Amino acid sequence: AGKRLRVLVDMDGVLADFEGGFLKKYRARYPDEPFITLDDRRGFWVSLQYGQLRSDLSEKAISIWESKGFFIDLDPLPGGVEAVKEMARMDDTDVFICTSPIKHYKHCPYEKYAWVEKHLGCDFLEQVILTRDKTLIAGDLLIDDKPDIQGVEPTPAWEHILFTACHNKHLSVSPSQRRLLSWSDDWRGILDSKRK
Ligand code: UMP
Repeated sequence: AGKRLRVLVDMDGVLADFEGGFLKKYRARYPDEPFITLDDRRGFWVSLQYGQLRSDLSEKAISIWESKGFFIDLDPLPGGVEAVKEMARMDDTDVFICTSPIKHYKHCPYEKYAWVEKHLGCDFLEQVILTRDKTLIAGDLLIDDKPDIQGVEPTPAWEHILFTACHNKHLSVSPSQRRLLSWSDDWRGILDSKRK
């Protein structure tokens, strides 16, 4: 009997469609402004790429995810909710949702909990970790679409599995970095590879 496996799963871009939700609301609110298609997205920071398009567009982008209703309205990404529910039912497996709230805290932290309750059920609220520094959280795996996950802990306990997203799909990552292309990809195999 081995020890339990602890899996940390990111929310935005992994379980919830942040990029799709952003673009839809940005275009509705700013119909006459230029936008970046999901195909042309590069880099984790939406606000940075919009700021490069035109300097005033950075704050317009930020206004979208700072608005009430943005995070709760995000659609689930295909297969994510089902995968996390299946993980939670697996023997010797603990799954946590590990997500960074924005610093404009009026709506985001509340809506992240509400999203988990809505899509995963109120029992799953027990599994939510809100942190701006994921390096502090100990786990075997962190499934996250952000290519560079840094914080005060130089040697995090987890192996970072890069979840493919529109902004990172063209990135060539180091050969040691494992990817999950989508929730149709072999996430069960990745979990099994970490079991002792
Ligand atoms: N976020 C920004 N600026 C951006 C893109 C995303 O502040 O340009 C926010 C949205 C999420 C958080 O709340 O960053 C991402 O958190 P993680 O996916 O790293 O948990």
